Amino acid sequence: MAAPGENMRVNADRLWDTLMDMAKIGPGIAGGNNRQTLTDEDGEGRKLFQSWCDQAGLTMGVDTMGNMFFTRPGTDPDALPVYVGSHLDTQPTGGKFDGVLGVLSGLEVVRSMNDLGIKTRHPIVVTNWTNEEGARFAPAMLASGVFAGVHSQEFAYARKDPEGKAFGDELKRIGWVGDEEVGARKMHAYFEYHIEQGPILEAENKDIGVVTHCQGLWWLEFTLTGREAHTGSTPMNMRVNAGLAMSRIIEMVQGVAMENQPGAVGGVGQVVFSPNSRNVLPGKVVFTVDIRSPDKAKLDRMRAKIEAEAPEIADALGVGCSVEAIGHFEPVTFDPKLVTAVRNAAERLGYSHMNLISGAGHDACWAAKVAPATMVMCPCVGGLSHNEAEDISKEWAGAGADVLFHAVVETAEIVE
Ligand code: HGY
Ligand code: MN
Ligand code: MN
Repeated sequence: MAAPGENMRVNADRLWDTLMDMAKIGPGIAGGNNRQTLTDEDGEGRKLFQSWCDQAGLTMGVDTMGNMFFTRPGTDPDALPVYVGSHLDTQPTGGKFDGVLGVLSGLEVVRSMNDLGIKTRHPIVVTNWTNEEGARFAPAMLASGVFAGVHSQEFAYARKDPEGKAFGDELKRIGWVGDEEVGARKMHAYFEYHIEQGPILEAENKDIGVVTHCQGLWWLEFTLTGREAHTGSTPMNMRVNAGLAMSRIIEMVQGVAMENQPGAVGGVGQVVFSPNSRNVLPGKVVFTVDIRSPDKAKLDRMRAKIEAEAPEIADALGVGCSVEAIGHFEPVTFDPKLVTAVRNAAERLGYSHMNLISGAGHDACWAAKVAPATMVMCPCVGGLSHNEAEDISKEWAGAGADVLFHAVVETAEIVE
């Protein structure tokens, strides 16, 4: 297959402007974004993205999970498309680049193909997956998971947000229930460009992460049952303190992660106290333990230890304890051929690069179940993400988009 010329680059300024325009929708309070899935802001971001894709001459398809697909035709109508995408939804205190960089770089690849009059045998499909973050509706990567057959649509539609609103109702409310059967589309290949969300590339002074794997994850939702009581008048020896049990369990999770170094992380990001009143000991505490490792056996050992020790900790305090796994994916090995295409593109373009295991989960993890898939990563400042201060340079953004451009058009087979 003809390799793209090393002078074939995206328009990095146009990409940056597109990112900054999207960042105006669902602004955060500290320079980032709060464009949570299926909110009005998500709906607005979808419409803006759709308008840009229309201008680029792409044809839109939407499936019943609200996944958006924009097709640039290839010369061979029977050839399966090369998909390139990520997600436009953000964390409540998210950055401007997590997910968005991948969707809008996919658009930039198509825009650059149009500018350069590049034709490919395989069509190209730019993709926005619904609810990658799992912040409002757990689990993460929900819609790409339904697409890959990991979750049923019924399960997904019934997922509730903290206010008790159902995913299916909210998708309908913002008007993005498509008519395509989710998962009916077949892919020749899938590429996702994403910020690293960790410190390695910046620390190693590398432009490009050639992502070979993604670590696996468990989300374990614990429900602890104590006894609501007055925080002032209840003697210490009469307390059934679910909050204390939670803190000891979180300490235990920290210990399990530390004793499994290197290559393991564990922590808690979300806790809900009920009734969450300053002078009432909580009757119920619900929190999600997030553990990850690139090593499947280690990940499952960590889960087993945490699920064995947590009830003992709770029991010692007279607190009830139940747990439900609400999110999981095994460590992923990306497609070696596509990984090589990314590495060769970085070489050809003169960008420094290194192999990388993704610390965060991505829609590519589920895409890899149904098609050859891989990722391209760029550094982010201080390795910071899921924080409004998340930041990248225009140069970093452009370099990764150049590599994505080359890997995508090479895989889609340029037609002279
Ligand atoms: O949780 C993750 O790794 C991703 O940000 N959804
Ligand atoms: Mn992401
Ligand atoms: Mn994220």
